[in-house]
This record gives sequence, C-alpha cells and structure tokens, in this order.
Amino acid sequence: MRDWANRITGGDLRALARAATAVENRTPASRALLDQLRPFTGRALIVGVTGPPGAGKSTLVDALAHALRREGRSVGIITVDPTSPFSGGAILGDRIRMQSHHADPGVFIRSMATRGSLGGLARAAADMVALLDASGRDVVLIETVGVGQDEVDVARLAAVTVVVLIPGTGDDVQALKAGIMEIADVFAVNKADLPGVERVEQEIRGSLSLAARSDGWMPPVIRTVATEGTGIPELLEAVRSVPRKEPPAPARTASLRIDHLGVAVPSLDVALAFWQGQLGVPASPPETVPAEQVRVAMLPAGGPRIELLEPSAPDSVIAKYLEQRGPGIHHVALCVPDLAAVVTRLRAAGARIVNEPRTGAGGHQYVFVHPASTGGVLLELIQDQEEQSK
Ligand SMILES: Nc1nc2c(ncn2[C@@H]2O[C@H](COP(=O)(O)OP(=O)(O)OP(=O)(O)O)[C@@H](O)[C@H]2O)c(=O)[nH]1
Ligand SMILES: [Mg+2]
Repeated sequence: MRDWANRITGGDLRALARAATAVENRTPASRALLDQLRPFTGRALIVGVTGPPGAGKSTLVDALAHALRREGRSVGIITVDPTSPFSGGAILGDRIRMQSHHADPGVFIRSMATRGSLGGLARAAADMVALLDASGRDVVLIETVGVGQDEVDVARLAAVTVVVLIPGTGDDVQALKAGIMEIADVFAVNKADLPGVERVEQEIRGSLSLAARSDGWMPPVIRTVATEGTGIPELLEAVRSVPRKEPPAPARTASLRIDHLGVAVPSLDVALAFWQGQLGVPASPPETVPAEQVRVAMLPAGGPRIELLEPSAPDSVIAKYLEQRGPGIHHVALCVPDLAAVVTRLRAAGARIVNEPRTGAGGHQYVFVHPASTGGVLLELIQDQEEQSK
C-alpha cells in the first residue's frame, strides 16, 4: 500500500491508472490508498467547467489542456458523464475529442459514470480529484453538465468554476440562475462565432449585478470559440486571476500547553546530581514505569516539567534511543483539551499515531505521534485532566 502510494506520488502512470479504477469502483483498498495520499493533496489548481448540454464544455476543456501542455504543465481531466439523454453522444464525442491527447502522458483523462444513481457522485469525484492532485498534476479540469444539484456539488470541488454559456439561449441564463450562476467565478460565452453574443453577455451581466460576491470579485465574461482556440489564453488568464477562496480553517486546538519535556539520560543518579544537587531543583523521587520500561524523575520548571528518563531494561525504547541517538531531548509532551478528537483529526490528516491511547501512571490518557509527522520530534499528547473533568 505504502509502495503503491509512493509510486503514484512519484508520477508512475500505471499505478495511477490502477488507482483511478479502484477509486471508481470504491474498493476498500482505494479508501486506504486515499488516506495515505491525503497529505500530498492541495497543490493542484482545480478548475470546474460546467454549463448546459452541448455548450462546448468538452471542446473547451480540450483546448485548455492543450494550452496548459504548451506551458509544460501536467493536466488531469475528469468528465462526469451526464445522465441526460445527451449522454450517449456526449461520451462518444468526448472520446473522439480527447483522443488528441492520447499519446501524451502529461494528460490523464477519466470519465466517471453516474451508473444510474446520482447519490455519491460528488464523493466519488472528490476522491478522483484528490488522487490526481496527489499524483502531482498541476491542473485538474472537471467537466460537469450544470443541470442539477449533484453537478453543483461536483462543481464545488473546484477552486475556480467556469460556467459556459452560448448565444441564443437567453432563457437558459434565467433557468440556470438558481443553480450555477452564483458558483461562477468566470463566464465563458462559447460559440462566440454564432449570432447573439451581446445579448447573452447582457443577460449574464444583468444577473450578476443581483448577486454581488462577498469578496467583491466580479466574474469576468470571456468570449471563446473553442473549436478554433479563440479566447483560450484569455480564459486561462481569467481563471488564474480569480482570488482563491480561503481554504476552510483547520480546526484549532485551543489551549495547548506544554506538560513536560522528556530527556533521555543514561543514568538518573548522575543527572540528578546536577539538576538536584548543583542546580537545586526539587525533583520527585525516581519512579519506575514498568509499561514503558523506564525510571523517571520529574523536575518542576514553572508550569511545565522536565522528565528525566533512564532505561530500566536493556532492550527498552529509551535504551535503544540512547544507543542510536545519544542522550538528549527525547520527546515534547503537550496537554490537549480533547485527546480523542485530536487523534481522530490527526489520523484523518495522515499523521502517524504510534500507539492507541494508553493510560499512564497518573491515570492520564496519552498517545505518541511519530517524529516523521511532526517535523522531527517525538510528540506526546496528553489528555488535559482539568479540561476533561469540566
Ligand atoms: N460553432 C461552434 N461550435 C462549437 C464550439 N465549441 C464547440 N462546438 C461544437 O458544439 C458541439 C458540442 O460540443 P461539446 O464540446 O461536446 O459540448 P459539451 O458541452 O461537452 O456537451 P455535453 O458534454 O454533451 O454536455 C460539438 O459539435 C462542437 O464541435 C464553438 O465555439 N463554436
Ligand atoms: Mg462534454
């Protein structure tokens, strides 16, 4: 599993293709894989392209992909097959058009079928986006037909949403207003080679003045002729100039405080001769913790404490630490108000929790987080007992 994830983040296309199929089929292995890939997501620019059937979305996505390739960017394309009667033709059309990328490893394309049930589509599409993002694609383009709530949900995955409209469909603007007009960051008036461009632009501007965005962004309206590549550089520039929505603030762990610093020492007696004897810190009497195979002395240091750790068995964790790394700071221990919640959140984010919550000498619950996840130091998290009893 770890190897599979490594190959994907390393750009292995066969591993990526296999993963995409697993994600489509929502296999248990794909869930585990996505958990491992989660820390590698968040780098790609995710662009949604949505609009009514036949507006030219696939042709636009194709043209955008070519423009990005010319800049040397790698691209992922996800088309969500509509359930509408147009779907047969659309899928066939997409295949033909997208074949222009078929020999280019820099473009990875997947169609996702709704398979009759709309529920879960947004979720499956979200997983596919995460996979492509983690695989190192610079840009991920998602095509959806903007007709229903499900499509709107898919569009919400995108950092930037392009709504594609075409001339001669003024009524569509009215009909679409309720759904996708307010999620548009950029409008493309495609098929601008056909008559009626001004009229649809006016309709768009009219509907925009009603729905001012909270960040003051006024979605630009770009004319395109996707079949000829006209307006594509302008569309790309407009996409890039959209202010990024603030990512949801990570849940904050309020009122963290240092409980103690753990220091590995070869001999408690020698260490205490300094701390207690010379520095004059009143240490607690040394105590053996059989579960951890250590002898411990606690030194008060303002609020937090210093914990001196001496191995009590030759093959104990601290003995091995001393052997490999030498004496010194072994871990940092923090008190958290809700240990279970923090552990759940860290696990979801892909952090390595070393042990299931255990009960320590004083009756407190604790876990260790691996140095590989924390930036280099072993971290002990302790349930804050005052918080717990509140
Ligand atoms: N005249 C003209 N035709 C276009 C333009 N862009 C796309 N088309 C044509 O419009 C038709 C539909 O294009 P698609 O790209 O399949 O449209 P779509 O929005 O992806 O369609 P669905 O996926 O079925 O909703 C095709 O025949 C395209 O060649 C354009 O700018 N001008
Ligand atoms: Mg299409």
